[in-house]
Amino acid sequence: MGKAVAQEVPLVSNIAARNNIALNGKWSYIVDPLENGYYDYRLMPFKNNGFFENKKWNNTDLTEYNFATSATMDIPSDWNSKEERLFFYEGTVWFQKDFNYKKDAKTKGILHFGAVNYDAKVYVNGKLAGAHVGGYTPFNFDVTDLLVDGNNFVVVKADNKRHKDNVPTVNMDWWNYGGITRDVTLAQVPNTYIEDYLVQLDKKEKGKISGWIKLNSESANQSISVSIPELKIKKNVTTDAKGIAYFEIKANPILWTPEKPKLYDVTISKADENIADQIGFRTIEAKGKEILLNGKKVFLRGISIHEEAPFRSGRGWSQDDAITLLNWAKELGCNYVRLAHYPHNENMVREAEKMGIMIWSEVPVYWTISWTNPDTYANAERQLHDMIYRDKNRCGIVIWSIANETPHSDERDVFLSKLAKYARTQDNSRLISMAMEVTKSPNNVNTLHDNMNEYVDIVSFNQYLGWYRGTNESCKDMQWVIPYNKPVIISEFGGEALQGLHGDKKERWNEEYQEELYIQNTQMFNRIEGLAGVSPWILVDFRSPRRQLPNIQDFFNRKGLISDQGIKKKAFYVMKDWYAQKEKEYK
Ligand code: GCB
Repeated sequence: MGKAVAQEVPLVSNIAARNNIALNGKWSYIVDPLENGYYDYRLMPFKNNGFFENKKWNNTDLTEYNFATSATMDIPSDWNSKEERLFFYEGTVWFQKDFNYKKDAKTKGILHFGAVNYDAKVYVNGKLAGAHVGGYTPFNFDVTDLLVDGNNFVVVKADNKRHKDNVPTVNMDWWNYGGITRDVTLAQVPNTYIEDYLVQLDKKEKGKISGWIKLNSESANQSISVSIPELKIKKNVTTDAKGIAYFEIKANPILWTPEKPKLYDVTISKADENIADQIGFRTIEAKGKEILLNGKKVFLRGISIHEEAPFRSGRGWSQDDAITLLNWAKELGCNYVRLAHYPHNENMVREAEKMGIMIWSEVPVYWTISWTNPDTYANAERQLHDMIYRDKNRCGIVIWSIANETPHSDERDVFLSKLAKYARTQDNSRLISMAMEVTKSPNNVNTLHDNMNEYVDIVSFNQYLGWYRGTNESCKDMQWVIPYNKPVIISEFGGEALQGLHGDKKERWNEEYQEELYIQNTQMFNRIEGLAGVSPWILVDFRSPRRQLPNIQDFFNRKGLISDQGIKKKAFYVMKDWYAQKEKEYK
């Protein structure tokens, strides 16, 4: 065996702050439904001759593909919304891009993908750099040995076929957008580089900021400094034998709140590296039935959001996409968003934090996952790990959600309890939750029962009174019993309306029906003991292949408070008023 020439390495934290060659932009692509570029005619994977080789075409050799004359696509993007022929496509697409690189013995090249949905194989200059599964988390490979001085190329095989044992599984209520859906960068970092760091308020002691900095290698006695100029902090630390430096600093920062989302410029440097971040400080706890932000009781005035771009109904990824969505949430009166049902791109998280919006971030353990398959568990745990790893310095995130609407069974309980415990090993400074369900309600009494109650800090559940169950009227008589001494969040409620369709409030699909649903539900919420927040389903109409009704749904889930074209429906204003009232109550 020769030495491995490239490998997956732990995620480089805060990738945007590194010395980057941006690989966004035009990539050539080849749609490959039969995976001809990967398998030969006996269905054996090619050792060479695959599309990853990016052969230069000529008319003397037989080569049946040519990236150089293929169409191009802007990356990041999803192919479904970019090309009409690919609207429903689920399968393999190959992407290729040329780039320039200046080799330097003192640096490494780390090729980083914000996300590729779902199964990615990455090749540099014709050689495999590595593979990754999971559509919503970042990954990176050390490709130093594959890079050459001058012209290089990268090829990605992206495959979004659904499989039962994947996370998510085959069945879901959103579009399975395929492609390289987030930023691609090649970070040129020093051979010994700052891989990761944590800077946060000390969990035990007031008036202290603590954390650590970790190098990519076990290199001792390296000096690193942490500075927060506004707090007059400049702390020098030295790495231990593991290449980690721990620190504690006396400090009394202004705490981050939705009203005043104070972030501090933080710089982490060593002789040959400088990483700039913006970090906020706050505490979050659950005490009895209350959620406390910096020790003060808060009500989470939320909204659920899919990572779908406003106006163009494709996968959202940019800072502009994030700002548009979050401004709508702000207009609604939100201090909180539920980012469903998978980790969103970093722009969403960072912009929300800047605007003073608290965040629920979730992994796609959705509906009927293969509970007994150990690979499925490992996959879910890896996604949870990477979600927490990427965003641990984001004070805006207050809740990690490990699942959504999963059917009760012993196997599911084993899976989810293990996942919840794992989440705590990765982060003990935030709250854990999951979206549960109330499945039965004899005599108008909804009692939440879920064995997972003891593993979560917040008891959350989705309920669809007026849409999937009961009528809008039935909200008036409904009683709610949540028999756990924990804060309660209604993580979803809602109903569909086609924006612009008007009629009787008793007739489905028109705006008046949805408006009435919001009126009746919010009135009912005022009677739920321990209610600490809600996140209606959903901010904007979003694409879903489950939603087939012609002239109304047309492959959109219409539960948005805002249409896919950005027009507010009547229910938006019901929610806005209710939130204005809540804001006053909690002043
Ligand atoms: C739910 C799911 C969400 C769906 C929604 C609906 O409970 O969590 O993903 O989109 O209901 O519209 O049915």
